[in-house]
Amino acid sequence: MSELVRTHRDGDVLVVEIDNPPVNALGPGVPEALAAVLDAADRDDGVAAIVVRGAGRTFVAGADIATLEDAAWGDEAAAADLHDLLRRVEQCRTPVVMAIHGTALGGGLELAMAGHYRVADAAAQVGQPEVNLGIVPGAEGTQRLPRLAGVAKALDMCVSGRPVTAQDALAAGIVDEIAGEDLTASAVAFARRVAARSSHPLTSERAERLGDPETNAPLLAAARAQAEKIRRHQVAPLKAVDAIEAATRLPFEAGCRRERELFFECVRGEQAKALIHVFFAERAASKLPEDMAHLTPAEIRTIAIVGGGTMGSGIAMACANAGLDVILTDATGDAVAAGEAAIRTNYDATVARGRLTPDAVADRLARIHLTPPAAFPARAVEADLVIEAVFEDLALKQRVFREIDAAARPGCILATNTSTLDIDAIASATSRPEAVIGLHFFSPAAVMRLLEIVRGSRTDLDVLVAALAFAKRVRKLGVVVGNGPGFVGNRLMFPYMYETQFLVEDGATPAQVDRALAGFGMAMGVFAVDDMAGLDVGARVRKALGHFSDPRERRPLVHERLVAMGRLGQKRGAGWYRYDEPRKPTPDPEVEALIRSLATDAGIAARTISDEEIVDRAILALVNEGARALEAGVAARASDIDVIYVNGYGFPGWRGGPLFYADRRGLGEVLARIRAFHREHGERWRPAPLLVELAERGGTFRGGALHGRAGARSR
Ligand code: 3H9
Repeated sequence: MSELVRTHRDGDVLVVEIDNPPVNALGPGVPEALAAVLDAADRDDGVAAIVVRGAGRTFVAGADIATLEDAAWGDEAAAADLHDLLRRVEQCRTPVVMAIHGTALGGGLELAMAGHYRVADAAAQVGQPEVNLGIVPGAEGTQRLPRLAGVAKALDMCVSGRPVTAQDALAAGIVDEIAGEDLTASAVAFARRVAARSSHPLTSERAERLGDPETNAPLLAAARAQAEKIRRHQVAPLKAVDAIEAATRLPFEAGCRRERELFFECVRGEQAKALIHVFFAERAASKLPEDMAHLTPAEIRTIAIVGGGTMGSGIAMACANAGLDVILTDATGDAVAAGEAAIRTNYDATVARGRLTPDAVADRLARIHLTPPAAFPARAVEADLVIEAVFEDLALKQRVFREIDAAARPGCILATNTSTLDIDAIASATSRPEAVIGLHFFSPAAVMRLLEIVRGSRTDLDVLVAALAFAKRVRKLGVVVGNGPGFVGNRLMFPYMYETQFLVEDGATPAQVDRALAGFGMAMGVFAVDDMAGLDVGARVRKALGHFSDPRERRPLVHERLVAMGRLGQKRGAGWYRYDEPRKPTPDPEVEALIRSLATDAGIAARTISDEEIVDRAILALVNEGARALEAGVAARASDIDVIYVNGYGFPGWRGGPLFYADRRGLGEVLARIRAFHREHGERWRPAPLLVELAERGGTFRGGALHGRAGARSR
C-alpha cells in the first residue's frame, strides 16, 4: 500500500488515514491511493463502514497548490484524478464517514462533501478558499456545497473564501455531528450507528436546498455585488457565482462540467498565477533561513510597550488579541489614560460590528496592564520583549532605549517600532545592541497583517528567530528586512509618492492620479493615503531620510506648501482633498489652483497626462526602487518585496506585487519604459543596475535575483 494512505481496522470499521505532510494536500499519488483503499474495502464483506481522516495536524488542506502552478493542469489530468476520486468515494457501497480536524479547505472540503457523512472536531474549520488563489473550486465544490448548505451559504463561502467553524458548518448542514474529545472514536461510533441503514445520502443527488429561480435571483445578484465590492477587479469570485448559479439550474453532472470550464479559465489566467505566487511568497518570507533553522525561539509571553499613541495602543491590542500579557506605559499618566481610551473605543467598535463578544473584550482588556511611568521600571523586569512606540525622533528614542535598557531583565528583547530611523543608532544607546531589533508594525496595528522585522548590524540570530516566532504568535506576517533608510516598504514608497506629486505638477490632478491607481488595483490612491497618514508625518520622514539634499534633484513643490497651510490631511478636514464628511475625500479646486500656480512659477507647462502614463510612472518607480533594495540586500528576495507591498501598501494581490508584475510584463519592456523616463525626466529614473542585468540576460526578478539574507545596512 502507498505510504500516502494508511489503514487500520477498528472492529468492522476501516479507518483510513491520509498522510501527506505537511497538510495532507491531494498531491500526486493521493487520489489513486485513496481510491485503491476504497476499492479493497468495498470488496471486503468484513468492512461495515469506512472512516477517512488526515494524519497529523489537519484533514486535507486542498489540492496541492504547487501542482496548480504546473503545466500539468493544462492537460486537465490532475483535475480529472480528483473528479474520479470523488465519484469513487460517493459510489462506495460501504458508507464513508469523513472525520475532519484542523482545516478541510478547497479540495479537502470537496473530498469531505463527497463522503456520505461528516463528523468534525469542535475546533475544525471548513472552507472553499480558492478565490484567494484566483481560482474557483474545481472539484465539485460549487455543486456540492449549495446542495448541502443552501445557495446563500455557498455563495458567501465561495466569494469570501473565509472558512467557517465546525459549529457553523453543523448549523449549515455541511457536517452531521461535532465529535467528542477523540475524533476518530467519535467518527467510528457514528459510522457504526449509520452502517446498518439501507441507504446513505449522496450529496450529488440532493436538490432540496437548491432553491428556485425566483428566490435565487436576488441572492446571486447580491453575491455579484459583494464580489465587486470586496474583491474589486478579480475574476474568480464572479466565476464562482456563475458556477453556483449553474448548480441551481443544471443537473449535477452538467453543473460539474460548467464548474470545470470556469476552473480552467481561472487557473490558466494571470490573476491565479499572481495570487499563487503571493501564497508561496508569504510562506517563504516567514520561514527561517537554513542557518537559523536549528535555533529554538525564546518564548515571548509578556510584552511591555512604551508609548500609548495610535501605534502603541494598536500593538497592545494585537498582543492581547493573541492571548499575550501587555504592560503599557507612556511618558505621563494622561497619555496612558488616552491610550486606554483609544483601546476601549476600538474594542467597542469591534463589539458593535458583532466581531467580538463583550466577554472576549473583557478578557483582552484584562491582559493589558496600564502602568504609570513611575511604576514602569519595576514592572518592565517581567517583560520578555519591550516594544518602544514613541514619537519618530531619534534623540527621544535613544533616551527611551537607555531607560528600557536599565529596566529590562537580561535576555529581554528590545524592539523599536520605528518606520524609518536607523536601528543601529537606536541600539547604540543601549549596553546590549545585540538584543535590539526593529518591529515595524503598520497602522492600524491590530488589523494590518504585515510586520517588517528589521535586523540591525549587531542583532543576534536568537533575537531574530524569536521575533519571527513572535510575529506568528500575534498572527502577523513577519518579513525580515535590512536596516537601510525606510527599510523596504517606505524606501519604495517615497519614489512612488514623489513621482505622483510630479505628475500633478505636470498636468494631472490628485483625483485623476488616484483614480488611475485605483483602476490599476491599488486599494487606495496615493493622495488619499497621504491625507490619511497625515502630510506632517510624510514631511518629517522625508526630512529624517535627508531626501532632496542634492539641489540638482527635482523637488516636489506642493507638499511642503500644504503642510505650511495646515492642510495636514483628514485630521484637519483638508489636505490634498477636502473632507466635508470624515474620511470622504472631495477634490478641492483650491489645491488644484495652488498646484498650477506653483508649477507655472517653476516653469512647468501643464499638459494632458494619460492614465497609462500615471500608472507607469508610479508603479515603475516602485519597481526600479525595488530592484535597488534587492541589490542593496535590504530585501532578501524579490518575493519579500511583493509580500510587503501586497500586505502593507494596498498593492493588488492579483497582480502579485510590484516585482512579480514587472516580471509578467517582461523586464525588457519595463527597462525600455524606464530608460525612456530617464531620458525625459533625468537622473531619478536611472535604471537600477540589477534591472538592467536581468533584462539584458532575459531573466526575471523571481528567477534571477535571490540574494543572501536581508541584514546588511545599505547606503
Ligand atoms: C484547491 O483545493 C483546488 C480545488 O478546488 C480543485 C482542484 C481541481 N498545497 O500556511 P502554513 C503548505 S486549491 C500545497 O505555513 P499554517 C505551505 O506551503 C487549495 N502546499 O501553515 C507550507 O509549506 P512549507 C485550496 C500547501 O498552519 C505548509 O503547507 N486550499 C497547501 O499556518 C504549512 O502551511 C487552500 O487554499 C496546499 N493546499 O496553515 C489552503 N496548504 O512548510 C491553503 C499548505 O514548505 N493553505 N501548504 O512552507 C492554508 O490556508 C494554510 O496553509 C493552512 C495551514 C490553514 C492549511
